[in-house]
Amino acid sequence: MPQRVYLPLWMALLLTLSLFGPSIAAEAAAKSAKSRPNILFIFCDDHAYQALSAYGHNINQTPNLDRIAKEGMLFKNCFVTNSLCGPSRAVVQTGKYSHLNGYYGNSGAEKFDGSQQTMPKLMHQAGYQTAVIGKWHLVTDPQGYDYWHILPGQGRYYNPPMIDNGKQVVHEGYVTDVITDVTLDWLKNKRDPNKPFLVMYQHKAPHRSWEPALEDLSLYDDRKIPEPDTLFDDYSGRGTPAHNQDMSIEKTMRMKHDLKVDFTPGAMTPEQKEKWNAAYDPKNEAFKKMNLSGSELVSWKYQRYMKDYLRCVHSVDRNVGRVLDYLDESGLADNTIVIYSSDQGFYLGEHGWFDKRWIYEESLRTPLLVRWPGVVKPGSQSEAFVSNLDFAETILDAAGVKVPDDMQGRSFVPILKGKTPGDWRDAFYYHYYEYKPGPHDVQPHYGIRTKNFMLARFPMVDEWELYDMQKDPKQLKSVYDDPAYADTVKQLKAKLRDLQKQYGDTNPDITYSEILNQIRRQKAPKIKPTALKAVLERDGIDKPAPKNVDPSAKPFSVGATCTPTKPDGVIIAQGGGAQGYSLYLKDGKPNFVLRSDGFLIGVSSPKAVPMNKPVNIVGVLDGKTKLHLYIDGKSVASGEGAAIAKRPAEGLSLGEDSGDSVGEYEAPMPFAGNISDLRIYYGAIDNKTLSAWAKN
Ligand SMILES: [Ca+2]
Ligand SMILES: [Ca+2]
Repeated sequence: MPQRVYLPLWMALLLTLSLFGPSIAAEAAAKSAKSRPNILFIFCDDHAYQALSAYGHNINQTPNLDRIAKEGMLFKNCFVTNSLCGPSRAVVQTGKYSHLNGYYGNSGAEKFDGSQQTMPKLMHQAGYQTAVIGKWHLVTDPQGYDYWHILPGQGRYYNPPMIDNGKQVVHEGYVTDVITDVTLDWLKNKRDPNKPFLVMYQHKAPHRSWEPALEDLSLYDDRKIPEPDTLFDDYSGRGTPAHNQDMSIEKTMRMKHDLKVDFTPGAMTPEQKEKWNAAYDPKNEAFKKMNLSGSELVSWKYQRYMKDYLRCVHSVDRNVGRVLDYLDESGLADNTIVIYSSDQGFYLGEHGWFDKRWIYEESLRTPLLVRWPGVVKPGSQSEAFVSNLDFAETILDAAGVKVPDDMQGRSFVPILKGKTPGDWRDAFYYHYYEYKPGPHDVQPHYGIRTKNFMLARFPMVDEWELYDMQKDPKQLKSVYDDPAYADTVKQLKAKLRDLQKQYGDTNPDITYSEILNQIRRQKAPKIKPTALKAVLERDGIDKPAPKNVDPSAKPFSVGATCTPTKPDGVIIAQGGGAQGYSLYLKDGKPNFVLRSDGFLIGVSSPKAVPMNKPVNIVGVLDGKTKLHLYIDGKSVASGEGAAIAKRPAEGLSLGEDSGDSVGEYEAPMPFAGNISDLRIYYGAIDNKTLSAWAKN
């Protein structure tokens, strides 16, 4: 049966009119384009509202961005759902929280699933010409755009390579200028004047490591940027995560790349390099002569960081001015909504930090300015809790496109029209996931922000924090344990649970590694046999496995060269009856078995190995979840396997299987004899590695 197709009214009208001849059709199209507004979505990366003068912080001047505020609306409480680059962009594309759009963090394991419903696709389907230019950072190619011209990954500040509708190109110049040039070229030469447009004009700046444009290298040289009064915060009123973070100006910032001491960006031309060095060399010489340390060094770092950051913002402001000027000159301004925002907020030295990630105020809040001639009252402001979760819905609504029910935000078009709905949200839900123990990180957490409070939970340390936003807007002292706030805590926890239920975030305490394992299980594992060549000492004692010794959800190889004196014994085992693996001898025959969610699967050698002689025994779980057993480099058995579902709760034991047994034998079944050259690789090792190991 043929499907019926319903046309939107304007499209039906257009088709009807086209019967009357081309001139009327063109006129109708132009009228239709006129009635449906164009949308220029300007998105920066890590632009803090503190560095946008319309927000009144006065550390710099951004006259062009301020124009959008003066002629439009400034939002004082625009929050992001997950304060990180890729995740925020995925939210803008989908109008959904990370746990639904699938993009939790920037680990590289997440790849944005462009096949899902997205706002630009819906705009395109509704007849908009769609384009995305500049920073994308969602790994997979953009979908739903008539035109895309993006930076690969983070992109480069100087002479950036870009991908122009799938084709590699390299531009000469400074990235903020380049992205603007491409955008202006699209507006002038590639745009279809008969269609309304959505163009996402997205800057890399002012993202780390803050490399300014050549013309701005000496800007602010004669100024001292005021220090925030929390620059030397000791976190005494906070929980463990604020103490454990790795994002401080003092410890995390790198002298070379971040602070430009003896550093020149790699991809510069000789002329660019010369100008760069001419600007930084004398400043660096002066710095070295001062021989600073302690708080003086932190203060110097803060000045260098801020000046470079603000220089990058300055270039954004200048370039946005070029685009606004073009809208004016071309007559497009009247029917174009201009939205300015950033993928999240950023720390400009508050609490001693740079970067983002936290639910705390500076990273939770992001700037949002919206100009819509004839609709938004010039110079207006809103304190409503809006979010990047609402951007997709708002853009669709402004364009007259139906907002799908499964999007989780809400159009703030009514707020733009000056009428905040009575049932607008009064509590905002936040969830940050990314955590790779190591440099530059904070712990995962989630929480709720209301007008008066912010409550957050950090599952890794099982801690809660509560801040009284009226008495303590800088969030310096958690009052979670203060009995005076016991009722507040109770109410906020109930509200938090309600929001989690409403948004379908049903397993909020999940760890980032569990999320990544889930993602990896959904895809064919592609881990290369590398790195973790853990040669461990045999001690026969069950040891808690080090953090990085985790065989779950990945291919791995494990083995040793051993000289058995008895036919039964475990060479190495990790885990027990629920999750884990064991490499062992039974009746002299080598076995390699796995447990995944209690399910046992394994392979065994048909032949026994000789006693009292060195033999190399290796078990491999490969990328296709096949098991292999090798003796002296030769395959003796293979069969179906399974990825270990979760990190085994039980530890790693060598020369026995302590505690609960992985295989069907009586634990601990100690190994008798000698074990040497024990190795674990994450990844399936190749034949060359196998034979080299056997010969070793
Ligand atoms: Ca960012
Ligand atoms: Ca065990």
